[in-house]
Amino acid sequence: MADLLLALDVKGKAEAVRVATACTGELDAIKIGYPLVLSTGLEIVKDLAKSEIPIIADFKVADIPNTNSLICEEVFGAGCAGIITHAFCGSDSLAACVDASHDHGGVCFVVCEMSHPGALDFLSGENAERMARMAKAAGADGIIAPATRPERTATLRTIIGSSMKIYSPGVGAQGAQPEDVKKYVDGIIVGRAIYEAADPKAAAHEFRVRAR
Ligand code: NUP
Repeated sequence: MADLLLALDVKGKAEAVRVATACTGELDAIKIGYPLVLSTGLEIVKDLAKSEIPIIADFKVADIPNTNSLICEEVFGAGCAGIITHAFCGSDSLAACVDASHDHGGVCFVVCEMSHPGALDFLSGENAERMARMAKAAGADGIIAPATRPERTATLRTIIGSSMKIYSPGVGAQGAQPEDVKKYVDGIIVGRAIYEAADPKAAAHEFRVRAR
């Protein structure tokens, strides 16, 4: 049984609030990222807080430790409950992100293997497995692993064990189905297949039921 996270990659406050409001009661969390936040500012977190579900900032943080900590301060200061970071900058950068998240009462998820075809160039295979081990050693709360390659997500699950969560993008527009990964993960991430749907609430409802 997996939760449903909406990837709210729309532009502007009006559209973001329209989709989030339409999906009330059908979501377990909302994931925001650069497309929305660059068009609205971080104030959008306060506007979305009315939905009373956790807001997770997918900023794929990838910098030196001090900069990572400063990014976390802003994200959690704005009211987010979680952040998504990269791990490829190394264990010190990752530790800074995890520690800053926990200092602010938030959670930190680590991108290990990405869902798109180009992930096979770097963000997959042995690199992904090393990053999963690094995420576990750093005390991260979970990892991001692809619904588009369920067998890889299953492998990453064996590395991190059951005490960490996996959130999995790639369902819907990228071609994966909830049934492909729901037994390996704690949540599926769905963007376009919900926010571009004629009836976002109905689409979210269907994904949520299928993820159960
Ligand atoms: O590996 C990843 N793949 C991915 O699609 C890691 C991610 N964080 N994402 C994000 O998930 C992506 O940036 C987008 O916000 C969402 C998937 O959206 P969609 O393909 O369902 O529209």
